[in-house]
Amino acid sequence: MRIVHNPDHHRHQGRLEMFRGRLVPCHETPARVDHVLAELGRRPQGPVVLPDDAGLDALLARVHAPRYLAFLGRAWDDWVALDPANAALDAIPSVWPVRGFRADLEPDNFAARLGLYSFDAGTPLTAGSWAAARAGAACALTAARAVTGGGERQAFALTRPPGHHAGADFFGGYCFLNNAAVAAQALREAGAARVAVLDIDYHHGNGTQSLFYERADVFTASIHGDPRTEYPFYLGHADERGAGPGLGHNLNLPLPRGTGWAGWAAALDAALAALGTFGADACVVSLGVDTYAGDPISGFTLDSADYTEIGRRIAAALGGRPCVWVYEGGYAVDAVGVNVVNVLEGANAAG
Ligand code: OKP
Ligand code: ZN
Repeated sequence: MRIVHNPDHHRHQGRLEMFRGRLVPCHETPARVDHVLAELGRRPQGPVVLPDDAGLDALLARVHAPRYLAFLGRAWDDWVALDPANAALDAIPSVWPVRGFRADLEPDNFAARLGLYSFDAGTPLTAGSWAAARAGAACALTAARAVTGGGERQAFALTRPPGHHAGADFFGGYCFLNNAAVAAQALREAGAARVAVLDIDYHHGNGTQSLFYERADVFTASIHGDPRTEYPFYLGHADERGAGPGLGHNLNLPLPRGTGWAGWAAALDAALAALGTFGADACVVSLGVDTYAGDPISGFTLDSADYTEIGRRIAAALGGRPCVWVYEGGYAVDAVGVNVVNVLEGANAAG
C-alpha cells in the first residue's frame, strides 16, 4: 500500500476551539499525524511518498464551489488586513446565516464571509490552514492516482486537517477541503464508473453526504454516533437515502453512544453488503479512529485489536478492487498510531 504523507500538515495548527462557552485547546493537533508516521516507521505498510498537486486546482473546483475556494485562498490575508495584531490570533466564526437569510450574496465584511462559509466555532482558521488543507487534498488525489494505473491496489492519504465535514462551500468540524470527495471524484475521472465512499469515523460525514447526495455514480455510506446526541447533529439520520438520481445511494447507520464491537461490526457488515449491491468499482474509506474507547470526544468503545479486523474485513469485501484510505478523526493521540496502522496492516493482509 502506498502511503501519501502531507508534509505541510503542521502548518494548520489551531490554538483554541469554542466548547460550551469556553475556548479550549484544539483536539485536532499535528501530533495526530506524527504518531501515525512514527508507528509506520516501526511497522512499515508500504512506501511513504509526497503528494503531487498537478491538476489539483481544477479537480478542487469540481468538488467545491469556486467562490469558497477563492475565499479560503485569501482568508488569512484578509483577516490580518483587518488588524495587524490579528496575525497572533486564529480566525473563529461567530455569526452564521440560518434559515431565511441570504446565502447567495457574499458580504464584504470578513466575519460575515467567515460565517457564510462555515457551520461551527470549533474550526479555527490559521495562517497555514489553506496550505495544509490544499496539500492534504493533493495527498488524496495522489493516493487515487496510485490505485488507478499507479501499480497499487490500495493507498493511504496520511493527512490532516480532516475533510469529511467540509461541503461544497463550507468548512467546520475541523475540516476545510473534503479529501475523501477529492479521491472519489479522481477515481471517477480515472474511469471507475461506480465509486463508493465508506465513512467509519465516529462522526457523520455530512460534507461527503451532501456533496454526492443527488449523484447516482457515487454511493455514500456512514457508520456514526446518532446525530440526535452526537456532532454534527443536523444530518446523518437513517432516513436520509439520497435524492433525485441519487435516491437510494446514501446509507446512514447511526448507532447509540456506548456502542461496542458487536454492534459496530454488524453495521460494518451491513454497509459492506450495500457496497456490494451497489457494485462499486472502487472505494474510498474515510478512516477515523475516534471510534476507539479511549477517544476524548467520542462515545464508541472499540479496542486496538478491533482495527486490524476492520482493515481485514473492508479489504476482503472489496476483493482486490482499488481502495483509497483517507485519514479523518482520532483524538486519543497516544493510540492513533497503533490504531491506524492496525487498520492498514489488516487491509494489506487481506487486499
Ligand atoms: C471531526 B471529525 C464534542 C465537540 C465536537 C467537533 C467535532 C469534530 C469531529 N464535544 N466538536 O469527524 O473527527
Ligand atoms: Zn470524527
